[in-house]
Amino acid sequence: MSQVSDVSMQLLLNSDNPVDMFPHMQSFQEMMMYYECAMMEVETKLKVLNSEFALVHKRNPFESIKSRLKKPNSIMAKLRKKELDFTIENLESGLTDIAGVRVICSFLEDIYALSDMLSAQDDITVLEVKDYIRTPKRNGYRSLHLIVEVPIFLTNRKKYMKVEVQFRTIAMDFWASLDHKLKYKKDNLKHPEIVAQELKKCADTITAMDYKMQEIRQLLE
Ligand code: 0O2
Repeated sequence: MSQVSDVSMQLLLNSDNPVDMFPHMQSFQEMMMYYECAMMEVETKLKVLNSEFALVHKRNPFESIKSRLKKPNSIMAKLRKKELDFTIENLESGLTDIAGVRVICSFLEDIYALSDMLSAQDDITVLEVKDYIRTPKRNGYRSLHLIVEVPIFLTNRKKYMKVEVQFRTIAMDFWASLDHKLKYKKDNLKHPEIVAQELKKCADTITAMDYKMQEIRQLLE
């Protein structure tokens, strides 16, 4: 097992060229490259769906798409939270969101249409669905999360990698980015519970707005 100590990891995070300093980091870099390939694969699949859908239905089901690889320090923090050692094996088996793709749609309906179309592809395996739209988190967070497994084709083999796909509306994305920013400031707030209550109210308003916008679109069709 290729275990990396916290000290090595700190040096890795602070070094310009980790592989030169720590040859055992090669496998970490390799793994991150595989996740990046899987993320590109899923992003391309969604872009293909967007293009074809636009041709047939004369509108784009999503407004924007963003991909990100989890940063080494966030990977470390998540492994620690799950009480897992920093090993390549634990990265693969214990974390599902190292590669993340976020799809921002205008309408709720498009979220489910896109996620169904992606899930139906025969090289995609859906490992988990967390529907925080139908069942929002207590703080008001809403999004549809899928953990999918996708094959990447390397020089001499095929490897299956996990990617987290988050679907949300523009309004949900606005709310989530504000909530994310406030999380970092929470410790310095005088009344964090008031901020949480206000955010929850905003989430409710946004939910009502998302349904209203959908109704309006249906009237226009
Ligand atoms: P980042 O910086 O976005 O990567 P699991 O991954 O299943 O072991 P977890 O993390 O509870 O456990 O899974 P969940 O609930 O599906 O959340 C995964 C991601 O959803 C988070 O990743 C956030 O991106 C987003 N998310 C979940 N809950 C909230 C929330 O209350 N507010 C906001 N703004 N985003 C949320 P990370 O790793 O936490 O962060």
